[in-house]
Amino acid sequence: MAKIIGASLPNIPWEDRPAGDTNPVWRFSGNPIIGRNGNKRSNSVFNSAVVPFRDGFAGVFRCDSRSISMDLFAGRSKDGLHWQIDDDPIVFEGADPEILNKEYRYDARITKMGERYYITWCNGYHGPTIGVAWTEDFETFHQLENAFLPFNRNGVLFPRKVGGMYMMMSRPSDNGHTPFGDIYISQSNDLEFWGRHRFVMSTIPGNDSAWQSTKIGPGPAPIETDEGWLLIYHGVITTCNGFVYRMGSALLDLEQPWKVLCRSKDYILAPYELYECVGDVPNVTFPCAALTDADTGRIAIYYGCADTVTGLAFTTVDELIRFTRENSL
Ligand code: BMA
Repeated sequence: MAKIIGASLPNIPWEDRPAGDTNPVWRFSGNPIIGRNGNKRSNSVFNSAVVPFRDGFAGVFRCDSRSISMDLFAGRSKDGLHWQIDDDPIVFEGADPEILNKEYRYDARITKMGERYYITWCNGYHGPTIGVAWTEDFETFHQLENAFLPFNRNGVLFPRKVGGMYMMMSRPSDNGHTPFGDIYISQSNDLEFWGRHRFVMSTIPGNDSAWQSTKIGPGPAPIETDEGWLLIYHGVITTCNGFVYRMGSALLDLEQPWKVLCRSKDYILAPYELYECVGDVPNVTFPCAALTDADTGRIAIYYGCADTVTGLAFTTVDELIRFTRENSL
């Protein structure tokens, strides 16, 4: 039995796997849990991050507005299913005004370290790069320096230092709808200066695992287990009708997380349902957060659906590691 190294979360949102379902990840029967009208001016609510907070949950949501601007909004929930999302975007403070100046913000991840919840997101600064901020209460948000030069997306922090260093995964990219992309890890002493960059894994060319042949990027903060860091990521193929985004999983070495122990050849979840296949950007399932319960091994994955609404899916640490090992590339 694989074990999650982390906190208990007895109130994790949960539904058992439907009878007869053999997939490694199964959807919540009430999906989508957040529709496109999540706040006053939203056109769509997707690619968002949630964490346990006080006696419930909190999150940072990507709400594209009805003028189609991209920004981040705080939200709160008692049960992880029903969300109240603020009507006004998060106002970040503290950083150099040069950095605070907002071009666009999207696709947040949240990682708790100590009493702080660190938020990383795709931050427009003369092109996409990785914004970093922290909050303790989801009311005041302190922004730090951007982690990298443009162009980069999908900055995801590890939930603790490894080898004495903070670790962040990311996906160097371009200024457009990037037709390439591999996952790297960068290291830092202070969450400001990042270096010691290490290659983690690349796309899979050819026919072997074609769903991840164009680009890949880290999803939720990696989950620490006694068998390695469990990473849920997105993989993209270019089709005659554009990109299709699916989910995969990998297990990374605990001490040297740029070493991949195994990695799924088959995807773990893909756009099948109407709300995943039809929307502002069709055929996208994009994971940004995972809640875990160390007592039961349960994992609840929050993912954006067709760049329009937000879905929830479930697995367990045992199931996902077993699948990843047995279907490893
Ligand atoms: C990426 C990002 C994601 C989005 C995806 C599919 O480049 O914009 O937020 O989900 O494209 O449109």
